[in-house]
Amino acid sequence: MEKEKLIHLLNRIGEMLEILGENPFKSRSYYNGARIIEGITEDLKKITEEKRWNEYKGIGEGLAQKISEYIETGQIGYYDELHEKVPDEILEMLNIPGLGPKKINVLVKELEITSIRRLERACRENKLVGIKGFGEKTQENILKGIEYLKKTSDRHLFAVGLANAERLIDYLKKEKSVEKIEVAGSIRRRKETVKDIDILVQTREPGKVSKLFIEYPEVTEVIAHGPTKSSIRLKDGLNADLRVIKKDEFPFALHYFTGSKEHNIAMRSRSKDFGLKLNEYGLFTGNEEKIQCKSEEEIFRKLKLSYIPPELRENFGELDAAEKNKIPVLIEENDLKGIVHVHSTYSDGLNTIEEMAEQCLSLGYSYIVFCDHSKAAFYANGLNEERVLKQFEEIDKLNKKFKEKKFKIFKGIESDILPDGRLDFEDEFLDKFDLVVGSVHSSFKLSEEEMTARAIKAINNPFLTVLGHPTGRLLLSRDAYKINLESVIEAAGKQNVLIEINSNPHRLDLDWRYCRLAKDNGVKLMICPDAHATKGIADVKYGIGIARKGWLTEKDVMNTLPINEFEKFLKEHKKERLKK
Ligand code: DGT
Ligand code: CA
Ligand code: ZN
Repeated sequence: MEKEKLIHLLNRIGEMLEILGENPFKSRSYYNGARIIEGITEDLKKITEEKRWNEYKGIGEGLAQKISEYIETGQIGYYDELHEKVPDEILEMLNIPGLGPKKINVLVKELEITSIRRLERACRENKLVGIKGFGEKTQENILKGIEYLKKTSDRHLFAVGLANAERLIDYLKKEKSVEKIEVAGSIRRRKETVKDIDILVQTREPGKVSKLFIEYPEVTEVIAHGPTKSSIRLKDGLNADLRVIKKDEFPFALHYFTGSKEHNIAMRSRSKDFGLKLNEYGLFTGNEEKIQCKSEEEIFRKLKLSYIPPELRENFGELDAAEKNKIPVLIEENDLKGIVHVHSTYSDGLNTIEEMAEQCLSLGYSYIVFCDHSKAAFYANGLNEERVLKQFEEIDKLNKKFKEKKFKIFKGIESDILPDGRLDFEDEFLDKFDLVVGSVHSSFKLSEEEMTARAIKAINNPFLTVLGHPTGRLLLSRDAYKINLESVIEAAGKQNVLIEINSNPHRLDLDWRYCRLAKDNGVKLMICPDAHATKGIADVKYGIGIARKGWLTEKDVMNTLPINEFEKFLKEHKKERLKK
C-alpha cells in the first residue's frame, strides 16, 4: 500500500513538472525512480534506515532524499509544493486517453485551459486547431477521449472492486453479531467493470454494524447512515452500500441485489407465469402468503429451475437452460494446471525465468509457458532469433533442475502480428517453439476489414497456436480496435486455433459475451495471466471469472490439462495444423 502511494506520488511529480514546462530531464528522473521502486522487492524502510539509496543506479541524491522523506513522514513536501501550482482540475485532464502532460502544458500556456470542462468547450469552438503540435485530428481525438471518460468515469476495474469488497468484508466480520455477510451486485456476478460495492448483512445488531461500517478507515465520505441502509465513499473512488437484511428475507435480498436487473426482470416474469410474485422481500402467492426459502437454490427450485450461478445471471439464456437442467458445470480456479503466456526479464518482465517458474511451482501449477515479446515489439525489448535461442538454452538448463519436481518450462513466444498479418519470424524458426501466441500490438487504427483480415491471416499461419488478446481493449482507457470478432472466431474454429482469455484485469479479452460463440465454433480457449512479474500470475483468477461468465467448463480450456496431456496436446495440435 505504502509503496504504491510512493510510486503514484513520484509519477505525479514527474507529470506536474512536465505540465509546468520544466526540463524534461527532471521529470524523467522521477518516472525512472517510480519504475525502480516498483521493481524493488526489499523493504523500503530498511534501505532508508541503512541509507543505501545510493546503491540504486538512477536514484540520485535529490530523489533519495524525497523517498526517505516519504518513508519517514508519509508525505513529500515537494509534491505539495507542485500541487499548489497544478491543482486537481488540471491533473484530471491526464485521465483523458491520449492527452499527456506535455500537451496539457501547451493548452494551459496557449489557451488557459485549466479543466476538462474548458477543454471540451475549446474543442467544440475549434480553438485547438491553430496551436502548434495540435490539429484537427488531435482535437477530434481529445473530444472522443472526453466522451469516453464521461461514459466510464463512474466505473472501476473488477479487480479494484473485488479487492475493496474483500477488505471491507474482512473488516466488518470483526463485529461478532454478523451472522451472514455477502457481496452482491456486479462484483458477485464478476462483471469486468463495476460501479459500486453492494454488501448485505444479517445481524442482531444493525446499529453496531452500520456504525462500524461508516467508521471504516478507508472512508472519505459518509453519504448515508441509517439502521438498515448506509452508504460510504472509499478512498479508491468507489462507493459501498450496506444493507441490513432480516433472516427470513436474506436469500431473496441476495438474489435481488445480485441482479442483473435484466435477470431479475426475467425471474419476476417467470414467477408471474406461476401465479407468484417475487421481489427483494420474498416469494408470495396470489393471496400474499409467503413461500419460505432458506437459500437461493430453493428460490430457483420453487420456480422449477436448477441453480443458476451468479456469473450467469445476465439474461443470456440462463433461465431456459436452467429449466432444461442444462446449466453447465463451470470451470473453477483449481482446474487450471499450468500457466501460459508470461513474460520474463528477457523482454519486458520484471522477474527472471527461474523466479517466474518457482512462483508457479509454489502456487501448485505443474508447467509454465514463457511467451516473451518478439522483435517487432522493440519498445518492450522484444527478442530476435539470437536472443530466443539464448533463452532456450536457459530453459533447457532449468528444466533439468525442475524435472525431479515434475515441473516443466515450455518454450513459447508472443509474436507480434504485423500490420499485414504476417507473424514476426520465418516459419522454420516458429517451428522451434512449443507454443506461439500471436498478438496485435501496433497499427490499431486499421479499418475493420483490414484488422479482421490481419487477424485471419495470422490464424491461417499453421504455426500459430493461440490468438492473444483478440480486441486489444484496455478497460476504462482504450476501446477495442475495430474488428469483426464473429469472422475471427469462425476462422479460428476452422483452423483449429485457440483463443486467449487474457486475464490481466485491464484487458479481460476475449470478452465473456463471445465465449459461447467460440465454443459453438469449436474453438478451445487458454486462460493466460500475461504476467510481467511474479505477482501477476495470480491474475488468472480474473480470467476464470470471465470464462465462468462465458459458460465455459474445464473441457473448453486447454491449460486445465495435466502436464503430460498438455505436452501431448501441443505436439499433436501442431501436427494436425501442418497437415491442413
Ligand atoms: P453496477 O453498475 O456495476 O453497480 O451493477 P449492479 O448490477 O451491481 O447494479 P446496482 O448496484 O445498481 O444494483 C444492484 C442490483 O440490484 C442489480 O444488479 C439488480 C438490482 N436492481 C437495481 N435496480 C433494479 C431495478 O430497477 N429493477 C430490478 N429488477 N432490479 C434492480
Ligand atoms: Ca453494484
Ligand atoms: Zn500482448
